[in-house]
Amino acid sequence: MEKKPISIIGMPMDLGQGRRGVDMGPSAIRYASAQSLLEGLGYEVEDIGDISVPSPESIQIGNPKLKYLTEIKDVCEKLSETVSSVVERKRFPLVFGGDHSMAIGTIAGVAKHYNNMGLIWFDAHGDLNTGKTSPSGNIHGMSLAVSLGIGDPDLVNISGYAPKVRPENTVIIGARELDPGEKELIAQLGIKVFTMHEIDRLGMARVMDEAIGIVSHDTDGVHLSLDLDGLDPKDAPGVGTPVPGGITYRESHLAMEMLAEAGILTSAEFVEVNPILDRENQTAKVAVALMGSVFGQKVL
Ligand code: 5AB
Ligand code: MN
Ligand code: MN
Ligand code: MN
Repeated sequence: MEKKPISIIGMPMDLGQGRRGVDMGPSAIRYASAQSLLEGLGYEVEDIGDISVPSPESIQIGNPKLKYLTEIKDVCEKLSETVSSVVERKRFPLVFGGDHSMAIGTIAGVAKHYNNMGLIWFDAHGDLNTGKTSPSGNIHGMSLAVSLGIGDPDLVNISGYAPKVRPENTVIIGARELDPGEKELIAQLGIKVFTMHEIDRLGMARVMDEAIGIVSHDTDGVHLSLDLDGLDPKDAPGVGTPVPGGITYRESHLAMEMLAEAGILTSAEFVEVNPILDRENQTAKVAVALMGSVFGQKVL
């Protein structure tokens, strides 16, 4: 695989969910030596710093069905511009989060550079709610729907185009908690979901073979949006919305190794790392270890 230079961007975002601390995710991931690991694998790496995000104490929640909508829209516009300029400079955008509402900005910034982008959504959740179906009003549970062009127009139209990705080029891996509105949307759009049931039944190798087939079919780029809560909480305890029965440490590595072998990824983000809820930075360390596999680290 060609070693494209990497640009790290931090998104200290915690407006999209209910628990403080996930804004410290980018620092925790940097502290777990992400940059030196990637440099050790032979990549040229630059860290272009954090996008500035207002703290929730300094602003108003606004509409309880779409909490912090105005601010999330603004910071996602900024993230989108930064990510887009990284792609223009022929570098690989690698974004550290931050709650998963940030994916709206990351995907807006990358997808405009591709005619047809594939998307891997690695998550315990579907993030397919809208302001109407969400049980919480938290935008981190809506970011995949928004990227598919469904939901609040302010979010859907970030960076001036919509949709960012098509349902037939999208796969969800690791789902085990879906709200009723999300299930309806999955059926309506025909999104391929590899739930924990399929992972148990088929094994991660077969799931990834199928997933890679779907996201690389007729596409010219593939984004990985990896929510650390896709992993089992035993392996990644530092997340705001843990769900038991998740993807193991090894299964998640195999998934990343297979992506590296396929050589299809053009951008990635690692999100929802919450150091306040973590134990000795374990979850950030897992995120960095997974990045190693994504960028081609091998045992032998
Ligand atoms: B995450 C829930 N479906 O919408 C909602 O962590 C949880 O980015 C969303 O996947 C979890 O509030 C969002 C109940
Ligand atoms: Mn998520
Ligand atoms: Mn999740
Ligand atoms: Mn296709």
